[in-house]
Amino acid sequence: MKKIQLVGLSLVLALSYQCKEAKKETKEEAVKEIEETIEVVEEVEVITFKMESKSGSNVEGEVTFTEKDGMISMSALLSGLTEGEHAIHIHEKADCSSDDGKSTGGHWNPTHEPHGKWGNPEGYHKGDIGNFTADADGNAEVIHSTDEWCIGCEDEAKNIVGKAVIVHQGVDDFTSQPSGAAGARVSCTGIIQ
Ligand SMILES: [Cu+2]
Repeated sequence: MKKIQLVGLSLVLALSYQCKEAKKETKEEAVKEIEETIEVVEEVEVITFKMESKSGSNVEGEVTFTEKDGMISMSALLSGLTEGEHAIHIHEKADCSSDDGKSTGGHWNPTHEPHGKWGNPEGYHKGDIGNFTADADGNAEVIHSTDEWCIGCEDEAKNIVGKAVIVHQGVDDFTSQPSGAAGARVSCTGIIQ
């Protein structure tokens, strides 16, 4: 599942520019400039997972995490939902083996804070992504960007690998402890590197 992508576009543009300039310079100078350009190309990590339906639902989809410059962007494309609001969280174990998704355990909460809305100064779980809205056809796109996660880093308060993404049938009320009373777990994937 793991893919390492290099951001190539800026390099290609830089190389084509360098090639034109090189006519005026010695070959050695041109090579040196290209090598310096290569050093600044950034590494982007992308991991993608299929979400499987749970609890007798038809909710499926694909979730992608992209890490770049210390920021993680999650993008989930979901189908088979009922129209309206649903909760999505990161739960603590990458184990979707049970039919009800409860094998993933509770919310991922490495900083031992109360459940709440993402960013709440009184506390929230690192897995408290929140609610999203499915359209009349049951489709939804969920985007979440943060520097509070990482893909496979040493900091266990940030590392999402080994956890699970869970979509709920219901809405997160952001107050009920410890899970927001969001109801059945209708779709699941492990985050496995
Ligand atoms: Cu949940």
